[in-house]
Amino acid sequence: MKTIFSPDQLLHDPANEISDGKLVPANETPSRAEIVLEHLKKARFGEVLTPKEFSLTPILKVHDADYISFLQDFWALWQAEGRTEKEAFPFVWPVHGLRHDIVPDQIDGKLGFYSFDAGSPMGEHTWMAARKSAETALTGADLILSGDNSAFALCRPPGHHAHRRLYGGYCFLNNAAIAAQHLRDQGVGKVTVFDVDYHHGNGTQAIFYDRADVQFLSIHADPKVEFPYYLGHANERGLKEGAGYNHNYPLPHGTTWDMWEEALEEACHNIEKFAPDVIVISLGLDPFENDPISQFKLKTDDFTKIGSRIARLGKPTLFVMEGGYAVGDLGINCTKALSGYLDTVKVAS
Ligand code: SP5
Ligand code: ZN
Repeated sequence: MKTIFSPDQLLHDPANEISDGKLVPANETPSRAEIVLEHLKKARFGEVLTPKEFSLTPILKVHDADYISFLQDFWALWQAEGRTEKEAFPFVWPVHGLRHDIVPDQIDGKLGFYSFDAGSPMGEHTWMAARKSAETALTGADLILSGDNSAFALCRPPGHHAHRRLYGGYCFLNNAAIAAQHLRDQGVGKVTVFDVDYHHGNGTQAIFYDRADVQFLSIHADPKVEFPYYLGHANERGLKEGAGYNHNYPLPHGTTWDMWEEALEEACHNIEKFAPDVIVISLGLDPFENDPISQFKLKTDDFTKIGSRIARLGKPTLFVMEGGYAVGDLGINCTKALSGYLDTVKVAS
C-alpha cells in the first residue's frame, strides 16, 4: 500500500486551542503526521509519494467558492485589520434568529460566518496545508482509479468535520468527501465513506445527505455528550434520494471493543447491502483508550481488527487519516490498522 503525504501539510502549526475556559496547547499538531510517517517507514510499509498538484476544481465540487476564497484570503484580511496574533479564533456566529444571508466584510464577522466552533485555530499557512492535505486525498483516489487496491492518504489537517462552507473540529477542507466526489466524477458508480473517528463526521454526512450515490456511515461518541453535539444521532437517515443511505452508530462514553465491534458488524452489513465500488475510510485513531480528548477504550490491537474487518469487505479501499491525538501511540495504532487490512487482503488473495 502506498502512502501519500506532503511536507507542506506540516506548515499549519497552531500553538493553542480553546478548551475548558482557557487556551491550552493545540491537539492537532504537525508531530501527528511525523510520527505516523516514521512508524510506516520503520515497518517498511511501502512507498511514500508526494501528492500531485490539482486545480481547485475537485475541491470546488464539495466546497462553495466563497468559502474557498475566505480560506485563501484569510491571512491577508487578518493582517489588514492590524492583527499581530499568529492565529485567529471566531467568537460570534449567525445561529438561530440571526441573518446568514449577508456575508460580513470584516474578518471577525467572516470567521464566525464560515465556522461552527472556536476550537480550530487558523494561521498564515492553514490554507496551504489544508489544500495539500486535500491533494493528498485526491492523489490517493487517483491511485485507486489507476488500479491500486488500496492507498493511505496521510491527511493532516483532518477533514471530516468540514461542511461545504464551514470549518471546525480542526478541519478546513473535507478530504474524504473531496476524494469520494472525485472518484464519482472519474466514473466510479457507488462510493461508501465509512468514518471510524471517535467524533461524528458531521461535515461528510451533511455533504452527502441527500444523495444515493455516496453512502455514509459513522461510529462515534453519542453527540448528546460529545463534540460536535448537534449532529450524529441514530435517526439521521438521509433526505430525498439520500433517504436510507446515512447510518450513524452513536455509542456511550466508556465504549470498549465489544460494543464498538457490534456497531462495526452492523455497519459492515449495511456496506455489503449497498455494494459500493470503492470504500473511503475516514481513519480516526482517537477511539484509542489513551487519547487525550476521547472517552472510548479501544486498544492498539483493536485497530488491527478494524483493518482486518474492512479488508473482508473485499473492495478497493482508500484510507484517509482524520483524528487521533495520543501522539506517542498514533504511529503504532495507524500502522496496526493498515497492516491489519493488508495482512487480511493477502490471506484472501
Ligand atoms: C478531527 C477530529 O478528531 N476533531 C476533533 C475536534 C474536537 N474538538 C473539541 C475538543 C474538545 C476537547 N476538550 C476536552 C476537555 C477535557 N477536559
Ligand atoms: Zn476525532
